[in-house]
Amino acid sequence: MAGPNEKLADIFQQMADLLLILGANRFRVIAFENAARTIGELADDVATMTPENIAQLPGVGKGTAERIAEFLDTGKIADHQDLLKQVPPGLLDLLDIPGVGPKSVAQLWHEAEVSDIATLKKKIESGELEQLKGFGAKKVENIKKNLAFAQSADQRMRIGAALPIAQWFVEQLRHIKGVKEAAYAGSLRRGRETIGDLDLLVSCSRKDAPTIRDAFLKLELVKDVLAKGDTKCSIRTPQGMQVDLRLVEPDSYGAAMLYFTGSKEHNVALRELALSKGWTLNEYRLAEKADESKIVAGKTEQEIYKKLGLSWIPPELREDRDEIKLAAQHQLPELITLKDIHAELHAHTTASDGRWSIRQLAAAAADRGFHTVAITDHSKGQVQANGLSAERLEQHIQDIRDVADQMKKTITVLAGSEVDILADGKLDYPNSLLKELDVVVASPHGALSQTPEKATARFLKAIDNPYVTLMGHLTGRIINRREGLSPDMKAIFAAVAERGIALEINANHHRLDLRDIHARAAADAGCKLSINTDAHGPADLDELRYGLLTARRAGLTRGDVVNCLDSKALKKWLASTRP
Ligand code: DGT
Ligand code: CA
Ligand code: CA
Ligand code: ZN
Repeated sequence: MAGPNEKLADIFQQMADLLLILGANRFRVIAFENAARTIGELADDVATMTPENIAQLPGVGKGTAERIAEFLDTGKIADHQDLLKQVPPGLLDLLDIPGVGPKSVAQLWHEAEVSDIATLKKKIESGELEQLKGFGAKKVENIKKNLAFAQSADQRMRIGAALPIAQWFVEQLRHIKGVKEAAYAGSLRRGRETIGDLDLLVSCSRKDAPTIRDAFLKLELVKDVLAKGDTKCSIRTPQGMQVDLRLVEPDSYGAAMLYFTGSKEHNVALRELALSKGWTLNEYRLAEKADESKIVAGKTEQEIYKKLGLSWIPPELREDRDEIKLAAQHQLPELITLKDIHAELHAHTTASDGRWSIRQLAAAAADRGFHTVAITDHSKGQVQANGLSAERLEQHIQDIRDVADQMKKTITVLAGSEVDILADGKLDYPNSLLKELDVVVASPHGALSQTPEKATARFLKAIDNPYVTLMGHLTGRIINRREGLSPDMKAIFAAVAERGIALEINANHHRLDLRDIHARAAADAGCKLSINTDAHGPADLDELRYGLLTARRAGLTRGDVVNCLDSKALKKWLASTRP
């Protein structure tokens, strides 16, 4: 699973492939291929674009624009579903094999009755495939070699794609008879920005394990079964995500949670600590080294940590940095939680590329219990995002002030802007205009392949501007897609701390920018941080949880994050950032 752009690009590419396999007209195929390419290479999220902007994209005709709208509305495209129904369910997997294109797939299907990878393997082994026209011994040998690759070439999944799937599985597992507890562990529980595979744990009696496993294997999101044992199994979901399930007895559940949450390095350090106390620690229990039947702890993580002389360590910190030392001194930071956040300082409305009106956005923020929201639409240089000219911004500020006035009993609505940091570090509006705003989020959008030296100079110049409140998504990276800038972070953090402004943790799961390690270094350097969703539409405020996980991995507390200030303190801080 991925963001809307990638999902759409995949769907359009799949439609092109399906049409080819089904022998459709070449022109129809090309239309879908063009659409896939355009959407796949798009820097902006289609979900945030207006229908007019979408229709203007190269390679996007009326039909495509309508299908994009349908997808954004319903999460599906009916024509795509119809095409899928016309081929065997596993047939498209063949396309993942390097060197096998839609034409070969059509031939394999029609002439050799190959319907998925498994039947293909059989036909290769029986020698049947070599009899097929155009499939000589050499081509078959190549396919055989590439088959292994096709099944392991999966990318790490972004946390925003993985977490909903994990929650779905946990919810389903909890409904299976005999399941006492169910949870996800692994890198996802630690809140990493990308997930290699999903690790699920179930607590149940030993005798129930096989039936629970079977019920799990029948779940809707189980596409392929990769391995199957009595107390564990591995599957793949239709999104290509591998899921490992382990079924453990209640007495071992804590030990298993600890072990499978990891990280591996954290586990190794804990095991050494256990050994130094004459114990042994594994995924089943903490026990006496001399006699492993003498169990010290195992039911809960808490009791294991306690026996080891440690405070319970939040999963986000379990990376073997300094957490074990701090836990031994009972001095772990009190990590920030979702409840601590009371303000959103970076969000877009229909004035630029958002889908909310000022009032809708303010109401949504108020519904979350926020006391403050800043409206920060794009600046004029962001033409494709409908950035505001100076004149439009003047009017927009007026509109925001009007809404702010009407809603002042509910929420404080601040006038802001997400001002582009141009390649040379100048901001996209003059100071005379920035001065009128309450919040200035300065972000890079273009020139994202600058050298580190240029990027550093660019940011230092922007930080010097007296009206900047916070530095938005500093590196401009898009996870799995764009590396972004790598400025000299030390220099940036020193300048930000000196100026008393904040650095953003952009909570959008495609960005998570600053990333965990940089956010940690920033806080260590004395910088304030600001966690914002950069909301463009109704679902986006929920992205906060990803930003929060990143902040927790950075070891941040309430005191590090300006969004945790109460209304009065936030006002005071905002005022303190300007002359
Ligand atoms: P991922 O899946 O690559 O995003 O990262 P993890 O951390 O989820 O790693 P995974 O799925 O390979 O294994 C889950 C946990 O199991 C891992 O965090 C720690 C534990 N584990 C796996 N292999 C080892 C190992 O060789 N030694 C120890 N001590 N723990 C391990
Ligand atoms: Ca994992
Ligand atoms: Ca795993
Ligand atoms: Zn933004």
